[in-house]
Amino acid sequence: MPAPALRRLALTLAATGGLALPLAAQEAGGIAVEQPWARAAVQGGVGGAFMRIENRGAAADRLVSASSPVARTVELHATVRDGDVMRMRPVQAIDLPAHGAVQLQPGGLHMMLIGLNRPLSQGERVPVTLTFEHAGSVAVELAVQGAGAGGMAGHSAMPR
Ligand SMILES: [Cu+2]
Repeated sequence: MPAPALRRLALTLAATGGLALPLAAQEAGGIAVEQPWARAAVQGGVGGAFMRIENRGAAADRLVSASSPVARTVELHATVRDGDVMRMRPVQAIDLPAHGAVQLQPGGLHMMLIGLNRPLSQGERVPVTLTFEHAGSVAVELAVQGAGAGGMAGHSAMPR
């Protein structure tokens, strides 16, 4: 049974990797990103990315772009109702009020990794750089979940 031992080792390394912050909360410039995750996806396809972004600063900020080495481009998307159909459309930015937070989740605001140059496999971590108007660049790692994770209703399948 090598798998559980390897998993324990990986968790131990992660916990002692020299980072003062827990993996789930990656913070820079008053911006804290919690529970960043993505759905498993195939090479050449698109992948949804989700997280909670908190602005702990006293001034409003905006997420203006994102990029990842695994995707040709990363778009910021909103989900809007069009009659009986939910559609996604790109947005220029995602506003973060002072002392506020925004939840990127299935069925709502999210990031779309477009043109994946490799598959996103459950259990791996994928780097993404978020660019904020004021806070600048914030690097996060998406934890890749199963293809069905999150559903449309939210993120009840996510560990907390
Ligand atoms: Cu989308």
